[in-house]
Amino acid sequence: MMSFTVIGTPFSTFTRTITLGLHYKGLPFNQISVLPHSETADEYHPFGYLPTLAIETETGGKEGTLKLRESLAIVRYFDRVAPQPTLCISAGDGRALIEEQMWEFVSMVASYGFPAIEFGVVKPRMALTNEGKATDAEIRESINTGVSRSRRFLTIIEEAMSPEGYAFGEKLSWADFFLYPLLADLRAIPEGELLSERMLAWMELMDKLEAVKATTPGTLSAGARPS
Ligand SMILES: N[C@@H](CCC(=O)N[C@@H](CS)C(=O)NCC(=O)O)C(=O)O
Repeated sequence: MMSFTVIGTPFSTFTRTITLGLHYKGLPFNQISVLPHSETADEYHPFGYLPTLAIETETGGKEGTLKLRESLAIVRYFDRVAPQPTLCISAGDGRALIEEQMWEFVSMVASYGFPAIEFGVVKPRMALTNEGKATDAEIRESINTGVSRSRRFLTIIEEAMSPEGYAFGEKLSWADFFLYPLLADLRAIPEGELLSERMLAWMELMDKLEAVKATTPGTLSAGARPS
């Protein structure tokens, strides 16, 4: 028997990728909603980041908690313990010639999309808005580097996507679950204007998923603030 606890606030986009996967695969879990670098985050993650998947195991009568960190490692674990419904693709899905292009997409979202969109645009836009001193024009001026980086990221990632359907066409995959939380944040602020018709259509398709609905509370798009 195994039970899962996700350490991380629903506000965290990487945490949402993990809870999207758990919901989609029908794996029950608990969630401890904490901020990065909080006492609990530090207790579970050596760098205090989110998320950690705490796996309660019962091996040979000896119970223990295994802490698995890093979203890419966590989703590989899900694929092994709950392979169906699959979130991997096959060669020929969307623009993919080989299966690993889905992991290439995922890694690009995590490595380039996350810093551009979250650190370059969403977080500074929210911080300046909450401070209430700067005008919209001043905010736009101060985030324009992040906006350019995000625009470039979006152009490149859209080129990797299938022209319709999910990121890899008819088959939903981890690519969609890594990209969606970032773009849901972006859509919730004025810089949502960066989103193309294709991206907006993809988001509407994603919005219909039960896993997306179940993981919306506590996010920026639901009007939440970090907690
Ligand atoms: N490499 C980590 C990145 C996770 C990550 O950046 N999480 C954010 C929250 S969405 C965080 O904890 N940030 C803390 C910080 O930037 O100091 C993963 O893939 O899980």
